Amino acid sequence: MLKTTSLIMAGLMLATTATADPRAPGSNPLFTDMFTADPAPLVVGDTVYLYTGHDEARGTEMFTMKDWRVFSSKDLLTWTAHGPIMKATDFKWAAKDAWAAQTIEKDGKFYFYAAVEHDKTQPGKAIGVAVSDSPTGPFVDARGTALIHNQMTPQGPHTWDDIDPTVFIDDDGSAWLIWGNFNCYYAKLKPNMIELDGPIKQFDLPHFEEGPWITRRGDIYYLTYASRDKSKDKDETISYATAPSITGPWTFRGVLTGSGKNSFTIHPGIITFKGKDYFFYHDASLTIGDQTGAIGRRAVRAEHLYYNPDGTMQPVEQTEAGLTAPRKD
Ligand code: FUB
Repeated sequence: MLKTTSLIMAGLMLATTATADPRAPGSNPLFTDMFTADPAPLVVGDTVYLYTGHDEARGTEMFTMKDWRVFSSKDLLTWTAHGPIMKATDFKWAAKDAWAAQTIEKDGKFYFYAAVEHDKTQPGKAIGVAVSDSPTGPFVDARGTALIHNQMTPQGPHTWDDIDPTVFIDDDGSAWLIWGNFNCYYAKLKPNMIELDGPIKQFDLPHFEEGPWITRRGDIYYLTYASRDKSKDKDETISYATAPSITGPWTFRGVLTGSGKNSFTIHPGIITFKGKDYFFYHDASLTIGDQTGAIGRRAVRAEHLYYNPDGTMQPVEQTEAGLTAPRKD
Protein backbone atom coordinates (compact mmCIF):
# COMPACT_ATOMS: atom_id res chain seq x y z
CA MET A 1 0.00 0.00 0.00
CA LEU A 2 2.80 2.36 1.03
CA LYS A 3 4.68 1.47 -2.15
CA THR A 4 1.61 2.19 -4.34
CA THR A 5 1.04 5.58 -2.66
CA SER A 6 4.72 6.50 -3.15
CA LEU A 7 4.49 5.57 -6.82
CA ILE A 8 1.37 7.71 -7.28
CA MET A 9 3.07 10.66 -5.52
CA ALA A 10 6.17 10.31 -7.69
CA GLY A 11 3.98 10.23 -10.80
CA LEU A 12 2.13 13.37 -9.71
CA MET A 13 5.41 15.19 -9.03
CA LEU A 14 6.73 14.24 -12.47
CA ALA A 15 3.53 15.49 -14.12
CA THR A 16 3.78 18.79 -12.25
CA THR A 17 7.43 19.22 -13.21
CA ALA A 18 6.66 18.51 -16.83
CA THR A 19 3.93 21.18 -17.15
CA ALA A 20 5.19 23.94 -14.84
CA ASP A 21 6.99 26.94 -16.33
CA PRO A 22 10.55 26.40 -15.04
CA ARG A 23 11.51 30.06 -15.46
CA ALA A 24 11.61 32.50 -12.54
CA PRO A 25 8.22 34.25 -12.24
CA GLY A 26 8.40 37.57 -14.07
CA SER A 27 10.89 36.42 -16.73
CA ASN A 28 10.26 37.46 -20.31
CA PRO A 29 7.90 36.95 -21.98
CA LEU A 30 5.44 37.54 -19.14
CA PHE A 31 2.74 35.15 -20.38
CA THR A 32 3.49 31.89 -22.15
CA ASP A 33 0.06 30.28 -22.47
CA MET A 34 -1.33 32.79 -24.99
CA PHE A 35 -0.01 35.36 -27.43
CA THR A 36 -0.36 38.93 -26.15
CA ALA A 37 0.44 42.35 -27.65
CA ASP A 38 0.20 46.12 -27.17
CA PRO A 39 0.77 46.26 -23.38
CA ALA A 40 -0.91 49.11 -21.50
CA PRO A 41 -0.08 49.11 -17.78
CA LEU A 42 -2.16 51.03 -15.22
CA VAL A 43 -1.25 51.57 -11.56
CA VAL A 44 -4.15 51.49 -9.10
CA GLY A 45 -2.93 51.73 -5.51
CA ASP A 46 -0.66 48.78 -4.77
CA THR A 47 -1.61 46.89 -7.94
CA VAL A 48 -0.57 47.07 -11.58
CA TYR A 49 -3.21 46.15 -14.15
CA LEU A 50 -1.75 45.20 -17.51
CA TYR A 51 -4.16 45.46 -20.45
CA THR A 52 -3.11 43.59 -23.58
CA GLY A 53 -4.33 42.64 -26.99
CA HIS A 54 -4.76 38.93 -27.67
CA ASP A 55 -3.12 37.57 -30.83
CA GLU A 56 -4.88 34.57 -32.32
CA ALA A 57 -3.46 34.55 -35.86
CA ARG A 58 -2.78 31.09 -37.28
CA GLY A 59 -0.14 30.29 -39.89
CA THR A 60 0.59 33.36 -42.02
CA GLU A 61 -2.49 35.41 -41.08
CA MET A 62 -1.55 39.00 -40.19
CA PHE A 63 -3.68 40.01 -37.19
CA THR A 64 -6.56 38.04 -35.69
CA MET A 65 -7.48 39.93 -32.53
CA LYS A 66 -10.95 39.48 -31.09
CA ASP A 67 -10.75 40.50 -27.44
CA TRP A 68 -8.68 42.34 -24.87
CA ARG A 69 -7.18 40.80 -21.73
CA VAL A 70 -6.14 42.15 -18.35
CA PHE A 71 -3.63 40.76 -15.86
CA SER A 72 -2.83 42.09 -12.40
CA SER A 73 0.21 41.98 -10.15
CA LYS A 74 1.33 43.46 -6.86
CA ASP A 75 5.04 42.74 -7.41
CA LEU A 76 5.41 42.76 -11.23
CA LEU A 77 6.67 39.17 -11.01
CA THR A 78 3.59 37.04 -10.44
CA TRP A 79 0.56 37.87 -12.55
CA THR A 80 -3.10 36.91 -12.25
CA ALA A 81 -5.06 36.56 -15.49
CA HIS A 82 -8.59 37.98 -15.27
CA GLY A 83 -9.72 36.77 -18.68
CA PRO A 84 -11.26 38.79 -21.49
CA ILE A 85 -12.57 42.22 -20.50
CA MET A 86 -14.29 43.07 -23.76
CA LYS A 87 -14.59 41.98 -27.40
CA ALA A 88 -14.17 44.36 -30.36
CA THR A 89 -17.74 43.58 -31.36
CA ASP A 90 -19.05 44.65 -27.94
CA PHE A 91 -18.80 48.08 -29.59
CA LYS A 92 -21.96 47.49 -31.64
CA TRP A 93 -20.73 49.83 -34.39
CA ALA A 94 -17.44 47.91 -34.75
CA ALA A 95 -16.83 45.07 -37.17
CA LYS A 96 -13.67 43.45 -35.72
CA ASP A 97 -10.03 44.00 -34.67
CA ALA A 98 -9.36 44.47 -30.96
CA TRP A 99 -6.20 46.51 -31.53
CA ALA A 100 -4.22 48.60 -29.05
CA ALA A 101 -5.98 50.07 -26.02
CA GLN A 102 -5.33 51.94 -22.78
CA THR A 103 -7.31 52.32 -19.56
CA ILE A 104 -7.28 55.34 -17.25
CA GLU A 105 -9.00 55.95 -13.92
CA LYS A 106 -11.05 59.04 -13.15
CA ASP A 107 -13.31 59.60 -10.15
CA GLY A 108 -13.45 55.89 -9.35
CA LYS A 109 -14.41 54.87 -12.89
CA PHE A 110 -12.17 53.17 -15.43
CA TYR A 111 -12.23 54.42 -19.02
CA PHE A 112 -10.98 52.01 -21.67
CA TYR A 113 -9.98 53.57 -25.03
CA ALA A 114 -9.52 51.06 -27.81
CA ALA A 115 -8.86 50.87 -31.54
CA VAL A 116 -11.20 48.74 -33.66
CA GLU A 117 -12.37 48.41 -37.26
CA HIS A 118 -15.56 50.43 -37.73
CA ASP A 119 -18.48 48.88 -39.59
CA LYS A 120 -19.20 49.90 -43.18
CA THR A 121 -20.97 53.14 -42.15
CA GLN A 122 -17.53 54.70 -41.41
CA PRO A 123 -15.01 52.40 -43.09
CA GLY A 124 -11.58 52.31 -41.49
CA LYS A 125 -10.15 52.13 -38.02
CA ALA A 126 -11.83 54.00 -35.18
CA ILE A 127 -11.46 54.57 -31.45
CA GLY A 128 -14.14 53.63 -28.95
CA VAL A 129 -14.37 54.32 -25.23
CA ALA A 130 -15.86 51.91 -22.72
CA VAL A 131 -16.35 52.31 -18.99
CA SER A 132 -16.36 50.14 -15.90
CA ASP A 133 -16.50 50.49 -12.12
CA SER A 134 -13.64 48.01 -11.84
CA PRO A 135 -10.21 47.82 -13.55
CA THR A 136 -10.99 44.21 -14.45
CA GLY A 137 -14.29 45.09 -16.10
CA PRO A 138 -16.73 44.25 -17.44
CA PHE A 139 -16.38 47.29 -19.71
CA VAL A 140 -19.36 48.62 -21.66
CA ASP A 141 -19.43 51.06 -24.56
CA ALA A 142 -19.78 54.51 -22.99
CA ARG A 143 -21.16 56.31 -26.08
CA GLY A 144 -22.77 53.84 -28.48
CA THR A 145 -20.74 55.50 -31.27
CA ALA A 146 -17.06 55.88 -32.09
CA LEU A 147 -15.21 58.67 -30.28
CA ILE A 148 -12.89 59.00 -33.30
CA HIS A 149 -13.55 57.69 -36.80
CA ASN A 150 -11.78 57.93 -40.11
CA GLN A 151 -13.72 60.90 -41.49
CA MET A 152 -12.66 63.01 -38.50
CA THR A 153 -9.04 62.88 -39.70
CA PRO A 154 -9.30 63.55 -43.46
CA GLN A 155 -5.61 64.56 -43.51
CA GLY A 156 -4.68 60.93 -42.79
CA PRO A 157 -2.89 59.06 -45.57
CA HIS A 158 -4.91 55.87 -45.16
CA THR A 159 -7.94 54.41 -43.40
CA TRP A 160 -6.04 52.96 -40.41
CA ASP A 161 -4.52 56.17 -39.03
CA ASP A 162 -7.03 56.33 -36.13
CA ILE A 163 -5.50 53.67 -33.89
CA ASP A 164 -3.47 53.27 -30.71
CA PRO A 165 -5.07 55.67 -28.22
CA THR A 166 -3.11 56.87 -25.22
CA VAL A 167 -4.87 59.01 -22.63
CA PHE A 168 -3.56 61.35 -19.98
CA ILE A 169 -4.99 63.53 -17.20
CA ASP A 170 -2.76 66.48 -16.38
CA ASP A 171 -2.27 68.14 -12.99
CA ASP A 172 -4.81 70.85 -13.88
CA GLY A 173 -7.42 68.14 -14.48
CA SER A 174 -7.45 68.49 -18.26
CA ALA A 175 -7.67 65.16 -20.10
CA TRP A 176 -6.02 64.46 -23.44
CA LEU A 177 -6.30 61.77 -26.09
CA ILE A 178 -3.33 61.12 -28.36
CA TRP A 179 -3.39 58.50 -31.13
CA GLY A 180 -2.41 57.67 -34.65
CA ASN A 181 -0.61 55.73 -37.30
CA PHE A 182 1.65 57.74 -39.65
CA ASN A 183 0.19 60.97 -38.20
CA CYS A 184 0.20 61.59 -34.45
CA TYR A 185 -3.10 63.26 -33.51
CA TYR A 186 -4.21 64.82 -30.24
CA ALA A 187 -7.37 66.36 -28.84
CA LYS A 188 -8.62 67.51 -25.47
CA LEU A 189 -11.33 65.44 -23.80
CA LYS A 190 -14.31 66.86 -21.93
CA PRO A 191 -14.42 66.18 -18.17
CA ASN A 192 -16.88 63.34 -18.90
CA MET A 193 -13.95 61.56 -20.71
CA ILE A 194 -16.21 60.40 -23.56
CA GLU A 195 -16.41 63.48 -25.81
CA LEU A 196 -13.84 65.69 -27.50
CA ASP A 197 -13.46 69.21 -26.15
CA GLY A 198 -11.88 70.97 -29.12
CA PRO A 199 -10.34 70.35 -32.52
CA ILE A 200 -8.11 67.47 -33.53
CA LYS A 201 -4.53 68.68 -34.03
CA GLN A 202 -1.26 66.98 -34.92
CA PHE A 203 2.21 66.63 -33.43
CA ASP A 204 5.19 66.47 -35.74
CA LEU A 205 7.41 63.65 -34.41
CA PRO A 206 10.39 62.25 -36.33
CA HIS A 207 9.82 58.74 -37.71
CA PHE A 208 6.45 58.46 -35.93
CA GLU A 209 4.73 55.22 -36.92
CA GLU A 210 2.15 54.37 -34.21
CA GLY A 211 1.71 53.39 -30.56
CA PRO A 212 2.09 56.73 -28.73
CA TRP A 213 2.33 56.57 -24.91
CA ILE A 214 2.15 59.77 -22.88
CA THR A 215 3.66 60.24 -19.42
CA ARG A 216 4.79 63.12 -17.25
CA ARG A 217 7.67 63.20 -14.75
CA GLY A 218 7.98 66.47 -12.84
CA ASP A 219 7.87 69.26 -15.41
CA ILE A 220 8.82 67.05 -18.36
CA TYR A 221 6.22 65.42 -20.63
CA TYR A 222 7.27 62.29 -22.50
CA LEU A 223 5.81 61.01 -25.74
CA THR A 224 7.18 57.52 -26.38
CA TYR A 225 6.17 55.84 -29.64
CA ALA A 226 6.79 53.13 -32.21
CA SER A 227 9.08 54.67 -34.80
CA ARG A 228 10.58 53.66 -38.10
CA ASP A 229 13.24 55.45 -40.05
CA LYS A 230 12.05 54.04 -43.37
CA SER A 231 15.45 54.68 -44.96
CA LYS A 232 17.10 52.12 -42.68
CA ASP A 233 14.75 50.29 -40.29
CA LYS A 234 12.99 47.15 -41.52
CA ASP A 235 11.02 46.81 -38.30
CA GLU A 236 9.70 49.34 -35.80
CA THR A 237 11.86 50.59 -32.95
CA ILE A 238 10.80 52.79 -30.04
CA SER A 239 11.72 56.47 -29.87
CA TYR A 240 10.69 59.28 -27.60
CA ALA A 241 10.37 63.04 -27.42
CA THR A 242 10.00 65.44 -24.50
CA ALA A 243 8.14 68.72 -24.06
CA PRO A 244 7.47 71.38 -21.42
CA SER A 245 3.69 71.00 -21.88
CA ILE A 246 1.23 68.42 -23.13
CA THR A 247 0.77 70.35 -26.38
CA GLY A 248 4.51 70.59 -27.02
CA PRO A 249 6.76 71.74 -28.52
CA TRP A 250 8.25 68.24 -28.66
CA THR A 251 12.00 67.68 -28.85
CA PHE A 252 13.09 64.36 -30.33
CA ARG A 253 15.34 62.49 -27.87
CA GLY A 254 16.26 59.49 -30.00
CA VAL A 255 15.76 55.77 -30.04
CA LEU A 256 14.89 54.02 -26.76
CA THR A 257 14.85 50.39 -27.97
CA GLY A 258 15.79 48.41 -31.02
CA SER A 259 13.22 46.28 -32.79
CA GLY A 260 11.46 43.46 -30.97
CA LYS A 261 12.86 40.03 -31.79
CA ASN A 262 11.17 38.56 -34.87
CA SER A 263 8.56 41.36 -34.82
CA PHE A 264 7.68 44.13 -37.24
CA THR A 265 5.75 45.94 -34.49
CA ILE A 266 6.81 47.02 -31.03
CA HIS A 267 4.58 49.00 -28.68
CA PRO A 268 5.53 50.93 -25.51
CA GLY A 269 3.82 51.21 -22.12
CA ILE A 270 5.48 53.02 -19.20
CA ILE A 271 4.61 53.27 -15.50
CA THR A 272 6.07 54.42 -12.21
CA PHE A 273 5.18 51.89 -9.50
CA LYS A 274 6.26 52.17 -5.87
CA GLY A 275 8.76 54.86 -6.91
CA LYS A 276 10.45 52.84 -9.67
CA ASP A 277 10.03 53.04 -13.44
CA TYR A 278 9.08 50.19 -15.76
CA PHE A 279 8.87 49.70 -19.50
CA PHE A 280 6.51 47.25 -21.23
CA TYR A 281 6.66 46.20 -24.90
CA HIS A 282 6.17 43.16 -27.10
CA ASP A 283 8.20 41.04 -29.45
CA ALA A 284 7.43 37.82 -31.33
CA SER A 285 9.85 35.37 -29.76
CA LEU A 286 7.31 33.04 -28.12
CA THR A 287 6.34 29.67 -29.56
CA ILE A 288 3.22 27.89 -28.31
CA GLY A 289 2.78 24.34 -29.62
CA ASP A 290 3.10 24.43 -33.40
CA GLN A 291 2.59 28.22 -33.60
CA THR A 292 5.85 30.14 -33.70
CA GLY A 293 6.08 33.88 -33.01
CA ALA A 294 5.11 36.04 -35.98
CA ILE A 295 3.64 39.43 -36.81
CA GLY A 296 0.28 38.19 -35.55
CA ARG A 297 1.61 36.13 -32.61
CA ARG A 298 3.40 38.42 -30.19
CA ALA A 299 4.38 38.27 -26.54
CA VAL A 300 4.35 41.04 -23.91
CA ARG A 301 7.54 41.72 -21.96
CA ALA A 302 8.83 44.18 -19.35
CA GLU A 303 12.14 45.75 -18.37
CA HIS A 304 13.42 48.10 -15.71
CA LEU A 305 13.51 51.72 -16.90
CA TYR A 306 16.02 54.33 -15.73
CA TYR A 307 16.18 58.09 -16.16
CA ASN A 308 19.32 60.20 -16.27
CA PRO A 309 19.63 63.19 -13.92
CA ASP A 310 18.73 65.53 -16.82
CA GLY A 311 15.44 63.68 -17.33
CA THR A 312 16.41 61.78 -20.47
CA MET A 313 15.69 58.06 -20.53
CA GLN A 314 18.43 55.46 -20.67
CA PRO A 315 18.19 53.07 -23.66
CA VAL A 316 16.27 49.91 -22.78
CA GLU A 317 17.94 46.56 -23.33
CA GLN A 318 15.60 43.68 -24.19
CA THR A 319 16.41 40.79 -21.84
CA GLU A 320 15.14 37.35 -20.93
CA ALA A 321 15.48 38.12 -17.20
CA GLY A 322 13.22 41.17 -17.46
CA LEU A 323 12.06 42.31 -14.03
CA THR A 324 13.65 39.31 -12.28
CA ALA A 325 16.99 41.12 -12.71
CA PRO A 326 17.98 43.28 -9.72
CA ARG A 327 17.47 47.00 -10.25
CA LYS A 328 20.42 49.29 -10.72
CA ASP A 329 18.88 52.11 -8.66
O1 FUB B 1 -1.89 45.03 -32.48
C1 FUB B 1 -2.37 45.65 -33.65
C2 FUB B 1 -1.51 46.83 -34.02
O2 FUB B 1 -0.14 46.43 -34.16
C3 FUB B 1 -1.45 47.91 -32.95
O3 FUB B 1 -2.57 48.72 -32.93
C4 FUB B 1 -0.17 48.58 -33.30
O4 FUB B 1 0.37 49.41 -32.30
C5 FUB B 1 0.72 47.39 -33.60
O5 FUB B 1 1.27 46.86 -32.41
